[in-house]
Amino acid sequence: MAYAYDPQNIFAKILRGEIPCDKVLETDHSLAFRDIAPKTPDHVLVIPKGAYVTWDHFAADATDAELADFTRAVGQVAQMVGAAPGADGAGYRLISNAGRDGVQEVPHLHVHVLAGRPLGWMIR
Ligand code: IU
Repeated sequence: MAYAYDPQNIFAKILRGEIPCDKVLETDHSLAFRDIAPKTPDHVLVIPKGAYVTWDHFAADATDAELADFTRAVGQVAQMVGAAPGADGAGYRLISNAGRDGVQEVPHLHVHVLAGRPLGWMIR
């Protein structure tokens, strides 16, 4: 299956350095930065540096090194914002919107790390 990737999406521009971001973490294959419109006190987006649109695309085409790096980066961000329960933080939520029904706005794979207040449980 071929996945179409738009190289003009905003996260691609951030990765190319054409647009600034409030960087939290950079690794070999991943970048994390604060969301421009935070929904929680700590709202960080983690993205792979590779041109992937969604998790299914990533799972199909990414290398093991990219998969490992990205997974580790998500966990590291939770620790860095002080939210990791395993490190005495209060907790966090991961969200990754995909496609039309998932209300994905930016067509570059990203995981939202949401933390800093009680979140409740909702799907709306
Ligand atoms: P979504 O999962 O694709 O719906 O979320 C995209 C997020 O990207 C959303 O929370 C925006 O606030 C965020 N964002 C950003 O951080 N910087 C930008 O320049 C733009 C969107 I456009």
